[in-house]
Amino acid sequence: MQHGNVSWSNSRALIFCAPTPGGRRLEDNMVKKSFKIDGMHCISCAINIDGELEDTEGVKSASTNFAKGMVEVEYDSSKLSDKDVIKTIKTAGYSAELTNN
Ligand SMILES: [Cu+2]
Repeated sequence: MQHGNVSWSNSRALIFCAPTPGGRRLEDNMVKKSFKIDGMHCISCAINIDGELEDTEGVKSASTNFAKGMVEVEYDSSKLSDKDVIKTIKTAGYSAELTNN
């Protein structure tokens, strides 16, 4: 018995996988910075800061580490600056400064 004569070699899909030039990603303006926080006294302080930051426009994610007294914030640098992040943390009732990393 004969099988259909579909030629698989001619119907192979061509898949182009090109790297984006210069390694640029779509989220060009996204930066991730760490800030040192003073004034936290318990885990809920860290949760407060996370919530305050994540409610801020331009902030993609915030992860406050109570034990280290640090927060790592990922944000859109075209929408806000590190000073805005610090201001937001201050609004929540804590003091913050940018760490050099
Ligand atoms: Cu607390």
